[in-house]
Amino acid sequence: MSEDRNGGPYRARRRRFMDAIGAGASALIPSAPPAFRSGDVEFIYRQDNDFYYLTGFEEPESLALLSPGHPDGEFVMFVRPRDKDRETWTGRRAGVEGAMLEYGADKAYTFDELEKILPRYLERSERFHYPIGRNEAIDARVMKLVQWSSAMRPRTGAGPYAIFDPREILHEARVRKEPDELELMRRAIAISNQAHQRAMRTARGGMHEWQIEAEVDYAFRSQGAAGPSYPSIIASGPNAAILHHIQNRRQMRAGELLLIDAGCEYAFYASDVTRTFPIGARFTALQKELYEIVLAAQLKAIEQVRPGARFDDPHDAALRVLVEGMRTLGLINGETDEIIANGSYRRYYMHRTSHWLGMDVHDVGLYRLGGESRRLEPSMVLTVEPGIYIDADNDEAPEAMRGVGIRIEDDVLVTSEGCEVMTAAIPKQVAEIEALTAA
Ligand SMILES: [Mn+2]
Repeated sequence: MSEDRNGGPYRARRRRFMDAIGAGASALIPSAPPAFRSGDVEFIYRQDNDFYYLTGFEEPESLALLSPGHPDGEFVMFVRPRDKDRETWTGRRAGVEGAMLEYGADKAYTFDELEKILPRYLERSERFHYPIGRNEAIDARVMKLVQWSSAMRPRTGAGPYAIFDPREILHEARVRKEPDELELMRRAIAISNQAHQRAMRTARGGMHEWQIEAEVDYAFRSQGAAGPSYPSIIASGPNAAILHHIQNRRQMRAGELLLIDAGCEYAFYASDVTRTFPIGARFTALQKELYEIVLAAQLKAIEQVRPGARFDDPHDAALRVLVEGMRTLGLINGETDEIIANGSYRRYYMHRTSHWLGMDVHDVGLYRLGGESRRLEPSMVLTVEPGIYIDADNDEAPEAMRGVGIRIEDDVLVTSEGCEVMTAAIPKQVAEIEALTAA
């Protein structure tokens, strides 16, 4: 474990980051602040992704200082000190020695030594990189020190004259996945596959949505995932037309559709998968007609994913198939181009088709460059997730279709030849699904 952090991906990432900020610059990356659920009960601590990406360090109240070429050390960590009494209550701390021996810091100090040490680095830095707003308690301390150093600049001719946001560089790095990152994402996806198949096999009329959520959670946790990487959407019948339905309290009926948008987080990497299936039954003719339209749209979108394609290409392709389907179903009248141009399809398809996926579910990285949709490159991972949603109260839709929501979502890796559907093993063809739901 310790060798991984010393020699593993983190050291190489720090090197690339330091090369990007250049000599005469330093960067300070804070850990995530703790979050409170209610009263004095904290949420389970979840490290900040940028901080973890560079350090592999999971403890709160820590900072990473990167200063290329600095004679006192290029990689400095500020961490919680060892404290036998506190560790009895809250667990082992790496401490200053651990930060150096296990995490590869050239120098390490305790968290409260920031005021003493940071000025030595600021006075040698013309440019200071710091993500303002990520951790407000640390912001206040850091800004005071930066103001000080900047105030000295007229006399000393040294010290920072500008603060930059390191996320520009870090997030551009994170949008391209390294082989070890892809390996963790594949593991997350394999676990999510088990969860979705378990849900398809288990869901029956009379059960409540929360029972299926529990089955999904069980599949995640029992295979070593941290848990869901976002609140699981277990949306039966008309709830499937509510995009972020996470209450999961409704009693399900046999034969209704169940939309499950759930993916686990494994070792800091997310998966994001949606499947829609009939509860304990085969698809009805109408459900199947709607489902096949969404599936055709999704397959058409996935066909567009290749190096050089625009990020928007899968969306545009999916939208065209969906709108043609909406016309066939009698949901919308008019010409396809006109419907796309005037946006009237949004009544039934109101979200975009893709987002980046990685350490964050809606992962970091720009979608547009120079005012244009960004071009895809090998090692980028995006979701492809078209859907059709017909609100139960929509009295313009044919009655039999009201209260139906269908979405199909896969995680897709851009490869040098085209793409790889990382979630391909999770059933989505009608016959594959029915083999699990109607068995
Ligand atoms: Mn998604």
